[in-house]
This record gives sequence, C-alpha cells and structure tokens, in this order.
Amino acid sequence: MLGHLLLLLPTAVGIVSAAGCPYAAAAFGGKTTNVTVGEAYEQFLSQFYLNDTDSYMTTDFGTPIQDQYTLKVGPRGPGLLEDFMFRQKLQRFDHERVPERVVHARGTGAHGVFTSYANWSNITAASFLNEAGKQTPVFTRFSNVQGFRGSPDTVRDMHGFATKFYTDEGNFDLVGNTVPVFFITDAIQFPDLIHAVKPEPQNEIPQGGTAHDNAWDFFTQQPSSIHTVLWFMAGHGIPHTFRHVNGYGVHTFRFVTASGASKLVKFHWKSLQGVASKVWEEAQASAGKNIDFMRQDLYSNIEVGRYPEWELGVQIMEESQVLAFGFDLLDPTKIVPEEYVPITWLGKMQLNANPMNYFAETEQIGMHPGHIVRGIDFSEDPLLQGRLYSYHDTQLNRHGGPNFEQIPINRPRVPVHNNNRDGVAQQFIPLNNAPYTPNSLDNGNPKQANQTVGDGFFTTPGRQASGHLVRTPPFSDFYTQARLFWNSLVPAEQQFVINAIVFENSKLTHASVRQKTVEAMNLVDNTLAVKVAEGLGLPVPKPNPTYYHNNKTSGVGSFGKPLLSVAGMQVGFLASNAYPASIEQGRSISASLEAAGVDLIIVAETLGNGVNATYSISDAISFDAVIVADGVESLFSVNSFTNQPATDKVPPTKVTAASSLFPAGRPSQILVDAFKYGKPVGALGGGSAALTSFGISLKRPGVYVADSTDSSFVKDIIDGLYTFRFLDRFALEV
Ligand code: HDD
Repeated sequence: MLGHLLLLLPTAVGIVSAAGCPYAAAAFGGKTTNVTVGEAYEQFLSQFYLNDTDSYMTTDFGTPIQDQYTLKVGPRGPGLLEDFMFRQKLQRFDHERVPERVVHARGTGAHGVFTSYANWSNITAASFLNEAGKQTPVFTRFSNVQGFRGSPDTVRDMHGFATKFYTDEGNFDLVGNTVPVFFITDAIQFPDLIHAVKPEPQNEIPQGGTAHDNAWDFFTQQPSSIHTVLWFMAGHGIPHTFRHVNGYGVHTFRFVTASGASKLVKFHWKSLQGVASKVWEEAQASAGKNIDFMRQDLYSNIEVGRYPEWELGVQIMEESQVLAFGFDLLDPTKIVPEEYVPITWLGKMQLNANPMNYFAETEQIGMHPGHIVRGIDFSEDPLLQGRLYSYHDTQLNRHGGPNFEQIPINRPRVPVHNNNRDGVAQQFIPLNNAPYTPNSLDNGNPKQANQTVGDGFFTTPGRQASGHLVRTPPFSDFYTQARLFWNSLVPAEQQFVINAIVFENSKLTHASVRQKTVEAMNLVDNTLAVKVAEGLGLPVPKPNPTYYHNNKTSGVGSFGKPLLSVAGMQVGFLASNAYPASIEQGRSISASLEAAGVDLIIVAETLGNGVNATYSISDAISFDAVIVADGVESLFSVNSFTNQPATDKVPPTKVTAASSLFPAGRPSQILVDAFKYGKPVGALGGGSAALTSFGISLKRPGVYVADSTDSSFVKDIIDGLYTFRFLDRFALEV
C-alpha cells in the first residue's frame, strides 16, 4: 500500500502529485516563480482545454469517425441500430442541458485576480489577506435573480455578485448581491419568496420581473421585504452594466485571528468604475433591442483590455456591538450605516479574462456561502444558516452527484485530501486503501487540521449558544431603515421609485394588492404613498407616522454622484455618408476620446469609409452620449414621432432627410431618446439646429455645442460622461 492518499491532478504534461501542485507557488503570492496569477490560472484551466486544431473527428471513446450520414441499408434506408456514431451523437445532444439555477439562472462571469492591500492578520487568519500585494485568482459571476437563463439582462430585478476566491487554503465564496439587504429573515421563507416573484404558475408570465400580483402580494404580506423592494425599485434594480454595481455580503460574518480573537464584519465590494443605473424607459428599450446588454458590456470591455475593478472592504464591529446600533446585526434586512462604522478597504479585484467556454465555466461554477476558509466564520443569522444547506443541495440536483467540486472551474487550486469516496463520475483515483479516520494502516493520513495544527479551519472559539427551542420571528421593525433609504435618495431617484412602483402595480389584476402596496408605502413615507395612490387611482392615505424620521445616510442611492471612470463608454457621432466631411469631424475627435478610454462610434446610413455603425442598428441605448455632426441637420427634419417634415424648424443642409437605409426618423429618435434618458448630448456647428428643433435648449446642463472639434468640446463631453445622467431632465413631483 502507498503511504499517502494522493488525490492527483492531471496536467497538460502528465500527472503531478498533489503535494507538488504546480500552480500553488505562482498563484499565491507570486514570490517563488515568475509566473503571474493570470498565467497561473490559465495554466490550471488550460490542462482541460480541448483544442481541435489539425485533428480528426472521433467518438467520445477516441475512435476516428465520419459523422455526417447515418448508417443505412442502401442510400434510402432504413437506418441501423448498430450505428454507434449516430446513437452517441444524438444521446449526447439530448443530454446537453443541466437544470438551470432555480434562482440567478441568468448570469455572466469572468476570471480575475484579487490583490491584498496589506497583511491583515491582525483581524483575520484568512491567508489570502495575510500579505501586502498577495494575489489570489478569482472567478466572479454576476446574475439576475428572477428570469430564466435566456431572459433579458435589463429587466428590473435584484442582481447577484458572487466571487470564488481560489485561495492557498481552499476556496472561499462570497455569494452576495448588488443590494446590501434581503427580503426575508429566515431561510425557511426562501421558497415562498421565490415562488412569489417567479413567473406566475398558470401562464409563466412575466419573464424576468416582479410586475405581477404574486410578487406584490408577497411583498406587502411580508413586511421584512419592504426595505429591499425599495432598493430595487430605485436604480439598483436596473444597473447600467455589471461593471457599475457595488456588491455586498449582506449577512454579518466573522473575522477570526489565528489566536481566535473575533470581530463581526460586513463585506462590501466598491465598483471603481462608479455606480450607475439606467432609467426605466432605457432599460425597457434595452430589453427589446439588446437582451444581452450587460453580459456584452462585461465581455467586450475585458476583451479589449479595459479591466473592471472593485475594492473589497469590511465594516468591522466588536462582538459586543451586536445590538449596539438599535437593530440586530444578525438581521439581513438592515444595513450598518457608514456613519456608524466606516469601511476598511482590504484589497482590490480586477476581472481580466473571459471564460473560454460559457457552459464549462460560467454555467458550471458552483458558488456556496459554505465554501469558507480559516480566518472567516459564519454568524448566527438564520438566513445565512439556512443558505449553508441549500447551495450544496442545489449542486447535487444540477450535477447529479457529489463530485461537482471536481469540475475544473470548481476545483480548489490546492490538493484535496479526505475520505470522501466514489459517487457519480469520480475523476480521481484515490490511492489510500484505509479511507477512514482513525486509521493506523495509512499512518493516520490524512491527518486532522485545526486552529493550531495544519493551518486548519476553526470555528471561533468564543462562539456560544443556548436557549429554548422556538419557532419565533427573530427581528422586528422593517420600516425605520426603509425610510432611511427613502430619505437618502436624491429627488429624481425618489421619483424613479414612485414611477417603478406605479408601473409594477399598474400591471396587477387584484385591486386589493394595489391597496396594500399603498398602505405599506405609507408606513415608509406619506408623500411616497400619496404619489403611488394617485398613480394607481386609489384614495390618498393620511400619514401613518409610526416609523417616520428625518435621518439620512450616505452612499445608498445610485444617481447623483459622478462616475469614477468613463472607460468603456460609447459616444455616438451622428453623421452622413452623403456628406463625408461629417465623418471626418468624428474622426478628428476620436483619438482624444480614446485617450480617456471612450469609444467614438461614427453612425451613418451605410458602413465603410470610417463609419462604425448604421442608423439601422443604432439606438440611444447603444450610446452614453450623442453628438450631431455639422452639416447633417436635415437628417433630423423628419420628426421621429409624427413622421411629418419639420422643415420650418430645421434649415436645409448638405444631406437629404429621407432615406430608405433606415427606419424613418431614426436619427431624430437617437438624439431625442438620449436626451430623454438624461445622457450628455452635443452638436457641432449647424448640428445644433437638430437639438433646438426638438425643443432642447442649448443652455441645459449636459448639452454641449461648439463650432469646431476643439479640445474644450471633447473635455465637455467627457465631463458629461462622468456626470452620466443629467437629473434636471426628469419631471419631479417629490
Ligand atoms: Fe441564494 C444562488 C445570493 C439567499 C438559495 N444566491 C445564488 C446566487 C447568488 C445568491 C449571487 C448565484 C450564485 C452563482 O452565480 O452561481 N442568495 C444570495 C443572497 C442571499 C441569498 C445575497 C441573501 C442574503 N439563497 C438565499 C437563500 C437561499 C438561497 C435564503 C435558500 C435557503 N441561492 C440559493 C440556491 C442557489 C442560489 C437555490 C441557486 C443556484 C445556486 O444556489 O447555485 O441554492
């Protein structure tokens, strides 16, 4: 018998013993080899790549074959059962799908690297945080919650932000959302929540959203959900892109030092692109025009080397502070306002490589809050406690057995040693013939690791629990923080919340549920409830001030703060093939925009000669700002909405208005919609007439005109991109 159990990793060059895992040195600290972390995970996954270059077709068992025609009795058949090539090809095809995730089915992911800012061993024994500059490979999957795998990206929804850290002491998964609070307080309520928000059972409508009776019936019956509902009725429900979301661990966790000292922590991801959301009309247009808007944005930016980044931070609280802030830190419906506890920024994640294959990597990755490492520990939050059961169970269902951790994207980048055995599709050949503990026949291997031996995971020594066995609600007061959130929004975002609630409730068929929505909102704020009631044609409620207060907190809205970066932004330059000088104007500013990481997309009737996109394919959703070229004003003389000539307003210019090359009014529609969505718009020379013909005052914020393509014009446009949305363009009632 061999003396050690070795779980072996096959590599591109053969077999390497687990103890000699070739990636570990490079992946964890980059100190002992010249291989970067990026190269290290490439090396790890590349051993599983299938490359068909210069190959012949084979069966799954390796026999070279031709598989284009079935084996038949004569050219007209019938076919034969002995045709193993046909049987295998069809069987494999019939079994291509695995169950999609029961929630968060729609998602997109990328590889990256996490770099620790410092040695944080004073607060945690987590090894990926124990050295300044230490790098750890990661994979992050962003997701929508409600819709199926093929649903549109830009529906209003909650969004997932889940990161797997392949640390040198095992995988740590931070499975969070882009909103810091959750709908329910106990995991036993999760199936109810999801049954309520998913499409209705009788007709599977709606796909990818909560504008239906069951969802609002649940929200209004389950007051713990109201705070979270407000977050996703605000801009957080319709992020501009996944690069522009913050992330949150939601629950309180624990950090534990090697000596066992613990603190309570809440995890935060801060987007270094800034937080940005769409407005609802734009999100709806995107859902029709480009259902892949967010996955395409992430993929394209990584492809061209504009790598998005996030900082990871924690709010750190003493164990004794669990009830110190007027609510329970175990309650996942509450934030800890940053005014009480500022965030300590621990390190930075950069996403810098797209998956090679969507199914193998993004679809098969298994995130699990129970994937935890030494130095991090759970809290007693009853929602978290229940999640620890559900995520493993769901992988068993998706992958048909317990060996899903051996799928390449799920494998830890460190050796695995234990006495777990067999199961469907076991990938390893265990050599230890004494797979039990204690054993003497294999010298007690694998040995037990703990707090002091073998750098083992350990439960916080100070944790204790006692009490009667009860089934009672643990938390209360679900409105004080809902109101704090409402108070903290800028007026335009408050109006967006009202619009969203009215939109969703207008779709309900039960008047009784609409009435309950008004009553729930009235516990948050009377103006909110009155405006919603007016929008729904319901009696206006009197204030119910039980939870009213005037406190505010910072950093909870998604509008009103400039972006941190404009890299990856797209500026549409509306030109015409009929007037080549207009295309030249675009070219002359593209280099200066590029220097800021911004792409200029020159739009004209047909492709070629420097034109990047046709009017036919373009819409305001494709651009973060729109500029009208000089000399093309008459393209805008067909009013988008009436299709009537408006030649009295727009002077004749060098191109003609009518064209069979794009839908009537498309240039006008791009311009007007961009303005309506709050985006920067600009014009060169006579192009400004296009703006004024639609009543867009040249003096409005975010409207830029210039005679020539000088640098101050480009600077204005870039400033406008940083502002992102000009909120004065939205009607305010609040
Ligand atoms: Fe969950 C997936 C986030 C509560 C049960 N959840 C899932 C994903 C994210 C979250 C981001 C997708 C992971 C991926 O990209 O593969 N879930 C959350 C957050 C919650 C939360 C932030 C509250 C704080 N979830 C929650 C509860 C339960 C689940 C209370 C069950 C008791 N979640 C699941 C699941 C999923 C899942 C059914 C579906 C697919 C999967 O796990 O892998 O097990």
